[in-house]
Amino acid sequence: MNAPHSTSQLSTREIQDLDSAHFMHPFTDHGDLATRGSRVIVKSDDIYIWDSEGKKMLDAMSGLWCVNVGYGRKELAQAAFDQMMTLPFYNSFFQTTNVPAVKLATKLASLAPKVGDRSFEHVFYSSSGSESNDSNVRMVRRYWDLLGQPQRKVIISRHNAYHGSTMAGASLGGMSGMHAQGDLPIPNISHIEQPYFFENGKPGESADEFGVRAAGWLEEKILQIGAEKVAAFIAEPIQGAGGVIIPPATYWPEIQRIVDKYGILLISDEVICAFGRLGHWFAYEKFGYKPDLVTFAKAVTSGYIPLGGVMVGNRVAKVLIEKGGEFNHGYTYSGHPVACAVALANLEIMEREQLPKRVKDDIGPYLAQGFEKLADHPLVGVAETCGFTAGLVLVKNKATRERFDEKLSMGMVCRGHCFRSGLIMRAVGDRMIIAPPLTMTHAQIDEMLALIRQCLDLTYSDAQKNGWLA
Ligand code: PXG
Repeated sequence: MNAPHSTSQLSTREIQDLDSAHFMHPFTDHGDLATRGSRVIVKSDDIYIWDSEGKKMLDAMSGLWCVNVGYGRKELAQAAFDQMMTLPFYNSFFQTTNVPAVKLATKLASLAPKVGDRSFEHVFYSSSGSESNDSNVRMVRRYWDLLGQPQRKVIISRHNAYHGSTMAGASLGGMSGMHAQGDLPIPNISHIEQPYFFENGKPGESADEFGVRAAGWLEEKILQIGAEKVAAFIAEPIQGAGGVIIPPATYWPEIQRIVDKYGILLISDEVICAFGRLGHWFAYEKFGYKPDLVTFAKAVTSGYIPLGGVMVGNRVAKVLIEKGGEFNHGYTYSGHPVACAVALANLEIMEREQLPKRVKDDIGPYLAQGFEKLADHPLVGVAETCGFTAGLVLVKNKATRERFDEKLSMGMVCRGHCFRSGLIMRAVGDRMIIAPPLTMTHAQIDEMLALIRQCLDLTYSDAQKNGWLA
């Protein structure tokens, strides 16, 4: 097929045909895509996106957990433009640096709260969450080698975690579908169960009791492997892509006790949770634990341009810098000046509009109130929020919490109603999740909650009509 010079005159059908002919999408069944055609997203503003047919949708997923400051921010475009005209690119390999990368590292270090004996003075840059987690594996292994403990190789993670899609990222993640393709995980990665109370709590067990039990699986795994072989534990503060799995309050303190007891490093993967999502600049502060490495990406630029990295805590930085010599690892785009300039402008907006505080004191509690009301819906087994993200579970029987047959794909049925009703909401199995821009007004939250309720009603009536309910 001959590619036209401009796509602006193309019909939706033509774009869809070119799309399936040439563009291999991530995490996509291409046979299915070719039959059904992609939804072509053409523009955005504030909290809304539009498709090529002119349909407006409220984006309750912030792109993909990214657009925390909302769409249409001219300041971010201006920052990119200005930096491109000044210095669009230069590498930071051979004893060179650039001003935005230095300023951003300084800014991030000032925003990352010190906890106990941990402070974060250093940043290692990448362009994505996946790359950042690869860097984590490299840094963790180097750290233990330099300390004369090269046998400490195993990194423990959790089932249903998401840590990216590179070989190391997908191995650290706990998605069985990803492991099934490409011979993963790579060696020396081990997984424990996630702290999902709704799914794994025992009858009569309180959430707090469950939190301690779930953290205990880490200790069991450490002892099973041999503590002297364990390098680190990696976890998301709350599991995002896994379905907004919020651990009980007792979970993180117990995890901290265990990693301290065995001296293993703690990696907090905050690709989704940092930059205001949970009401703090960094989410470890909310839960009060002390990570050694903190992964970030996505909302550091509100997704306007790719950037990721690792906040390197003093414990690791000191060893790598003082004992390490050259660290043979890095990327062409580590510290990309345009990406860093956009990140600085993005953080300025977040500071000026006090977005983390707004989530903590205002819109987070407001969303929580609204979600509590959704819990009354006959289809909803549990509805939970944390900061400005939320999840609810679709159930067949509210009283017994019986779930729908997986084959019915109720999450996808509900998601279909969301699209048609002008709402972007994600389905993770039968968990429906949101992570909207942190700029939402109360009126926009009300609008979103009304749409969610409407879609739940439509899904419920489908279930009634088809005899899917208990
Ligand atoms: N860690 C976490 C916690 C993430 O959520 C990554 C690492 C990888 O980041 P990159 O930038 O390499 O994609 C992520 C990414 C979903 C979904 O369906 C979530 C992500 C990516 C794609 C889909 O919720 N999170």
